[in-house]
Amino acid sequence: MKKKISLIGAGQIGGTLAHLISIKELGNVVLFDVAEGIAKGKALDIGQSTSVDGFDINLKGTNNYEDIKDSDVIIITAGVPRKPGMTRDDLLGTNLKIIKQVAEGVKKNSPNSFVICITNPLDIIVMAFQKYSGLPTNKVVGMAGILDSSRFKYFLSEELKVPVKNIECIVLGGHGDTMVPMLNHTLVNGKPLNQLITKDKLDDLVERTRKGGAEIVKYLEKGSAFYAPAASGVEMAEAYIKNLKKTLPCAAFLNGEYNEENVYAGVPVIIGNNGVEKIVELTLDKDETKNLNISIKAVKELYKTACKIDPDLNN
Ligand code: TXD
Repeated sequence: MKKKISLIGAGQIGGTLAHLISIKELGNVVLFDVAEGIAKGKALDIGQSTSVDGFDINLKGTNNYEDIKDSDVIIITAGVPRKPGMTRDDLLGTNLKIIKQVAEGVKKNSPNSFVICITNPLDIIVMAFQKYSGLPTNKVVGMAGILDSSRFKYFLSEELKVPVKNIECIVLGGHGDTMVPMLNHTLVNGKPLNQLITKDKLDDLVERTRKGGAEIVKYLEKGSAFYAPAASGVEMAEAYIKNLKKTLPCAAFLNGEYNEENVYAGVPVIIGNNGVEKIVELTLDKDETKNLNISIKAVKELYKTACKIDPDLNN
């Protein structure tokens, strides 16, 4: 029985998700968008590449939430992306309203799905979705850490002329300017970073990772990154569908882990067919702990703003 993956939002990331999922044959795809034409057009276009790429899955474009019924996985990109000069936090007001609508649609039609939120400001949107929908916290997760870790690996790879596959690193905390590349947990060809790169250069690469999204927004002018975000979302969906029990940096609900509770933030989690099956607590040094707390504090502050925008979130 093929799995069913519904994509709420058929824009730049949604369309790329649909294409990647099709080529990997992870499951049949429902592309949902309020702009019905975008959903239907992209579903048809990818469907017409079936014979060329040889995948055997069905795609449907729709603006009817009934079509997402009983999805195994739902990936949410519905919302507006940044324009040059905007921060991720600037999207809060608009995207909070959108995620409330999406949560209603998912709660009514597909409450047992594993839900991956991508819409920004990510940590707030994923928490708001979980609150609005009431889905269990282990089945609601945010995509950001995989993308941020991949960006940091890419910059290290360019600087050190080392293939990315020889680099282990993880970026935790909020998906914003306070995100925390865990430098003591970064290895290049099995060696710690401090033997390979000066502190100044490392600081530059950390800053470039934090601003990785804005750098692409500046180039694109209209819209933001979508290939790497989509690839990151697919890795999470695949871990769930294939029960891979992979450890991945994702925005997950903290209930005491890392001395934090009642907040979503980027931490290493194990994803299998029960969703977020475990939160992995790394041993952090004083600086890492401090920086992670600062980042999570920033998430909590922005969530307070969200609660002022919509008091329903206070329940
Ligand atoms: O790491 C991360 N999490 C981020 C997330 C990485 C990159 C981009 N990030 C955010 O994803 C970005 O800031 C946006 O908030 C979302 C989606 O980005 P995308 O580039 O895909 O935006 P598009 O191309 O504008 O697509 C959004 C689609 C568009 O087709 C709208 O018609 C649709 O969302 N939309 C809706 N769909 C369903 N329901 C409602 N209410 C709705 N409103 C808009």
